[in-house]
Amino acid sequence: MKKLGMGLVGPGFIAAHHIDAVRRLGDVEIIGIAGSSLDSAKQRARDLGVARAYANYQALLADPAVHVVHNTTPNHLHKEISLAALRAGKHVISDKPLASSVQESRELFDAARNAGVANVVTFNYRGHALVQQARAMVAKGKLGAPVLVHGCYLQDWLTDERTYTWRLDPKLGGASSALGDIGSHWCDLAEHVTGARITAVLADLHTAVPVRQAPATSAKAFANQTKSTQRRKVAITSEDLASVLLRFDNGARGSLLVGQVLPGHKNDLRLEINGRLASLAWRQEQPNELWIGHHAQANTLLSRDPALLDTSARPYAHLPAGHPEAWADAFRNLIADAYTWIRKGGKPDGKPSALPSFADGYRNSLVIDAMLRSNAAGGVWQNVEAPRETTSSKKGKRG
Ligand code: SOE
Repeated sequence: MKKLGMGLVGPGFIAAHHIDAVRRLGDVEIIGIAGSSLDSAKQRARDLGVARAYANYQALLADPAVHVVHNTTPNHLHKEISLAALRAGKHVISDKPLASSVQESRELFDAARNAGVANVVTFNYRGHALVQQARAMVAKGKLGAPVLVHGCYLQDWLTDERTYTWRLDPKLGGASSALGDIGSHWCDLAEHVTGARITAVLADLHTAVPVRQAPATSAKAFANQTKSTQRRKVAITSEDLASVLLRFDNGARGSLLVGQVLPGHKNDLRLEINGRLASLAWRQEQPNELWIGHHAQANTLLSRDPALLDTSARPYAHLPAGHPEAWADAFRNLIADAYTWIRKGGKPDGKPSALPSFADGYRNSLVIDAMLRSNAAGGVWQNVEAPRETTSSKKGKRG
């Protein structure tokens, strides 16, 4: 079997986990890293034990040993780099959100389809075994018709006004901050598990910390920035809180709370689905348990025991029951699915069904965009637009 080579563009907290996940696959060669300069790439390559460092992403793309590009740059660079990688014929794994705006996401979706290569966006919570179990249970009708889909994604790493991230700057992070960063994960997960689509939203966005005392240099997510001595005052316009009502295409109603300034909540993603027959609930911070709720019999707590899982969920569980698997394992599962697709040539029919593609990334941008429009209109219901092709891709479409 041909050994695949991967290259990574971008720094940040997540880059190390891409490298780690690929290493755990065992059959992919880690070729090199590109950053904002040769020096930063060299430093990062040293830290992560990677052999090659490139002066820029163009040099990485020119390397024939790189077959797959992992794009972990800040959102404003996603489009340029993913597009260049697709044009160079590389398979692309992009961090979420796919891009900074609906228009950019649409361009990437079109370009990926025309390029005919694997295109993945890291909605990594899909990679949990019990998320796949929940999805199988809904698909098999175990819950009956879903009536309510609700939950939250709450964090506290932006609570302190002395903490700052590029995500809060619309020029770098895009029009949305909290919704784009973590609300996007929840919406993808809710649609993936239920198999239903969010059709309309009513959103109330808020900036609870409107002025920040940012350190002179920006840091990684979750880093302690309170010790910096040099600071600048920054006015914040993007949301750090959001409350959203949802309507789904199967008639279900829903709600979502998102916030990144909520003391005590570290990475608190919760999803609950109530059907006419039963309910289920899953929490990212207790990923080895799935709560199954009943009306006329006792509720149960299903442990992540491979022997008890649906056959579709079993490949996502690697350890016996009682040996917890968590965030990094789910991330590895997503990357494993991505490379399965890549080995099959990246053709649409070879994509593992749990794997999120650029089509899902584009779809997700449309959902977040509807939330931004709803808030801008003063909190009124807005429909989620249907995906469409760009004019340029219609003209230049292959085959
Ligand atoms: C920061 O909010 C962050 O690292 C997100 O960017 C990730 O996507 C999420 O998985 C954890 O939190």
